Amino acid sequence: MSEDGIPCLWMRGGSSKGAYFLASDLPANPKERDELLLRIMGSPDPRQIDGIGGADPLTSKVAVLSPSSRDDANVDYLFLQVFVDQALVSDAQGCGNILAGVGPAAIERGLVAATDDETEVRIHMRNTGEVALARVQTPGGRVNYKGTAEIAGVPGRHAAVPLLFMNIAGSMCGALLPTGNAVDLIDGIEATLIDNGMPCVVMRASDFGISGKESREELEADTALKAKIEAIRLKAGPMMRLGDVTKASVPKMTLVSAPEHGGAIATRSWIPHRVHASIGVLAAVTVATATRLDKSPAAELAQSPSGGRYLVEHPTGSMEVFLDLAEDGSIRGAGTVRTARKLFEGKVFPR
Ligand code: NQM
Repeated sequence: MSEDGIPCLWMRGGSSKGAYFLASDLPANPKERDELLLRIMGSPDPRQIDGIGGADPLTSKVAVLSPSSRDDANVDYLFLQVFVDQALVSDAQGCGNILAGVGPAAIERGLVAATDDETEVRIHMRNTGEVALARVQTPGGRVNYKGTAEIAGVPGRHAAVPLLFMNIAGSMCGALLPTGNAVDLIDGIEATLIDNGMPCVVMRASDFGISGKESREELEADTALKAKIEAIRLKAGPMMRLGDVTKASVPKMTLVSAPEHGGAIATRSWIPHRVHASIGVLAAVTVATATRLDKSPAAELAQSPSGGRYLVEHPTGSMEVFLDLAEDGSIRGAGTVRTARKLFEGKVFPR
C-alpha cells in the first residue's frame, strides 16, 4: 500500500502539529503500523530529514481516526507519539493539542457529518478510554478555520475549537493520586504524582535550584538538571502504576513556581526529555488540579483562580483551563479553548 502513497492530512492541533490518518489507510497490526509511521516521520533521526516530522516531539505526532466503536461517540481517536531520535512509537499517552484537530479532520475525511454553523463532535480518546467533546465551526457544512481566537505559542488568530473533558481523573494511572498521597518524596524532592488526564509529576522549581522562569533553551542546556529529573521520572513511573517508563513519554515532569503574569501557577514541563515550548492541554488541566491539593508544592505557590478559570503560565504565555467542580470539591470535568488548522492534504510516501 505504501508505494502508492498513503492519504494523510497534516494539521496543526493547538500548539502541536501532526499527521492525521484514517485507521483503514494504515496496517491493522500495531507493530507494522508503528514501523510505517517511523518511516513516514523520518525517525530515528534528530533532524527527521527523510520524513515529514518536524524534528521536535511537538511536531512528530500522529492521530489515527476511525468510525466510533461506541454509541456515545462519533469518532475514535488514537494518539501516537513518534519519538524523534529513537525508533519508538508510544500510545501510552493522549494529546489534547492534537485532539483539537480531530473534530475538523473527522469532518474533512467524511467520518462525521457536519451540521450547519457548528458541529459537536464526541471523540472517543482510545489511549485513555474517555470521551471528549469538541465544537467545530461549520458554516454551510464546511469546516471554518478562520476566526479571532488566539492561543499562546501560535501566531495569529483562528477559529476557536472549545474542548470539554469529563471524568478524566486517573486516565492512565487508575486514580487521580495513584500513590494515595498529595506529596511523595523522591530523591529528597517533594513531588505530587497526579493524573487528571495526563500523568504528571509536579515539583517546585526552587527545589532544583532554578527560578522556574528559564527559557526552553536554557533548561535544555542544563544536562545535570535533566539527569536529576529523569532519575525521578524513572522512580515515579512504577509508583504511578505506569510500570517501567524508560521508553514511555509519560509521566510528564513539571516544575512549578509562583505565577508572574496574573496566572494561577507558572510551569516548565519536560515531555519528558525535551522541554515543552508551552504546556500540553491535559498536562495543564492536571497541573491546575494539583494546585487544589492542600500542602502540595503547586498549592503552596498558586494564586487562587477566579471562578474555576486557571491560567497556567508557561514559557511562551499561558493556557486557560476551566475546572468544573462538584459541590464536594471533586472535579467533574475540565475544558479549554484551542484552535486548529488544515495545513496540507495529500499522500505521504514513506521511505
Ligand atoms: O497534555 C505534549 C502537546 C502535548 C500533549 C506532550 C498535550 C496534552 O502539547 O494534552 O497536548 O506533553 O507530549 O501536544
